[in-house]
Amino acid sequence: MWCFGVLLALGSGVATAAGVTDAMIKNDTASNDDLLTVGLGLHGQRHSPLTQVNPNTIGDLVPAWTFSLGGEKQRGQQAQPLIHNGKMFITGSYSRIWALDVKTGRRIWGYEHRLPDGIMPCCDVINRGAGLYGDLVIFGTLDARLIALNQDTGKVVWNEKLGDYKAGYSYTAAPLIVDGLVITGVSGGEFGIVGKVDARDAKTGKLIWSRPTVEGHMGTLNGKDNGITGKLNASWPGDMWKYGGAATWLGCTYADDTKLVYCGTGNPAPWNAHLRPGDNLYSTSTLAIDVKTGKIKWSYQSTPNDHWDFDGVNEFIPFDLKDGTKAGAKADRNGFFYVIDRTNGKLINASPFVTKQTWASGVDLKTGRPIESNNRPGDPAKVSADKGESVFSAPSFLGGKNWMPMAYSPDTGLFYVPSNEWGMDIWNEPITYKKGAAYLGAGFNIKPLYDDYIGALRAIDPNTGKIVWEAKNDAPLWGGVMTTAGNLVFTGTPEGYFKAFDAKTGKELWKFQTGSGVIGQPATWEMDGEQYVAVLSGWGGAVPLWGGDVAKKVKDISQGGMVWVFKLHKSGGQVAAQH
Ligand SMILES: [Ca+2]
Ligand SMILES: [Ca+2]
Repeated sequence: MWCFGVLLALGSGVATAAGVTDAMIKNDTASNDDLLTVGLGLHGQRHSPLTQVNPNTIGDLVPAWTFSLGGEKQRGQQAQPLIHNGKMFITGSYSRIWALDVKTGRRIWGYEHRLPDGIMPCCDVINRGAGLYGDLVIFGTLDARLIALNQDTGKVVWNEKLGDYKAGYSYTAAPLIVDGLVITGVSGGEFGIVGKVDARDAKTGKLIWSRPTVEGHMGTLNGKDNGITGKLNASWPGDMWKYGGAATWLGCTYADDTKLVYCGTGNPAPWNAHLRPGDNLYSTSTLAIDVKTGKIKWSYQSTPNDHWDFDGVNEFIPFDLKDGTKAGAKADRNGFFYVIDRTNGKLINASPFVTKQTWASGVDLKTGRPIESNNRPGDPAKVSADKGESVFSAPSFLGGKNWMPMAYSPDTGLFYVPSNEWGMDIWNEPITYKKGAAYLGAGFNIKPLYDDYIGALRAIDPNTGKIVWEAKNDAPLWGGVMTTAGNLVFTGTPEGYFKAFDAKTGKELWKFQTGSGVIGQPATWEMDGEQYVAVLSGWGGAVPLWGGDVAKKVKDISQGGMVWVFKLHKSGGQVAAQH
């Protein structure tokens, strides 16, 4: 009996320990019966090989089940569902997470993180998804913690601090899990935090390496010094680097052929750039970090001495150009679509993906630097005033593209970029750093550029930088994009529609009204021989909070919090979708 008991315990232990492996995560794009990564692969291409739902069949795409995130916390649903072992994992606003039966939508467990008073999320109470490893599901919280729960029970297994929420740190991005390491950034660039990328042991939460993203700060590896980031005061004056921002708030992507983690960094702090002459490395950059050593292999800065809160956090998506070059692409908030050699950081091309850029006329491909126009707000110190000269700038600080991830189709060779056309009045004010207070030194008002649209889903050929097609939208786009081998592109709109377009032509093929604005990230998988498509619906995010004149345009949109799951209606469409 004793032996039998031990064997049983060992047996179940082994089965549980297997769970989600590194090999499964690296194979996520090709395996159709699970979704282990936010981004449909560590590269974040958001492309599925599934073809059952396609332009010929999509007219029969109808709801299979729905789930309400419930309670009074109905705003800002930006996550992508994950699927493994019969469960769907969903994160929601206010640092909540659920496991659902993926076949029926039945709730298996839910966890609501207890948030302290005084958290400081800059841009709504959202969350962008979880990561899976072994028998754990891992997600970040608004009080800057990283929490691992048992996938079956929802019990907390470990709980680690990413930063001091009282100093403005928070976290909303999905963790990236590579080779047993859970890799995260931090949010808080509007509060003068110091950005960093951390790698922890995914099983225990123990910190392995940390790489600050502002020059002058020391990195660590296994608790020991791991070299300074950059060179002290090379691109920052005085002590300004101590509260330098460069928040890594959108997380990272990864390419297995370079073993590099690609992380975007946000604005240098404060926004008033007159106070910090210099390039302010490594703000508004793409950083390529060696996943094993935590050292920066290369960096590319898109907006040196950023004066417009263009950040630079946008996802860097590894892909191969037609000529075989190992590249990566990034649609930057500053309005340029960059194609960069992912092995060494060399700029290959940069082209506008929005109609108006007041701050730069182009990018010098030799130096990699923008060709700046004279469009910086005036210095209040020069005129001894509380407010410097205001300028009109496009894009606005909410960006030619913001957080909402684009998708890449290896079938069409096109990137699908959710872009927005807007500008802003921006001016500078005096500011000094104070822990836990906004650290901007700027005022602003965002305005649409055109009467008939702000959003535009654009298909871009990365070989030429040309826009191949576009689909305009009245309200600003704020949802993620997904593309499939079925020649489809999925995305949502603030007006509540979940939509599908022909990937080659941009023709709108299908839409479904979800009841609230769609700012989530679409997902698709196969179950019992059928293709499923899912998205979260629930309006919120930065636009209603920061959008100035644009916020007025979207003020009547209903909030919500629903998971919508679709599949093809078997008998040919008795429940008709809206065309
Ligand atoms: Ca998969
Ligand atoms: Ca920012």
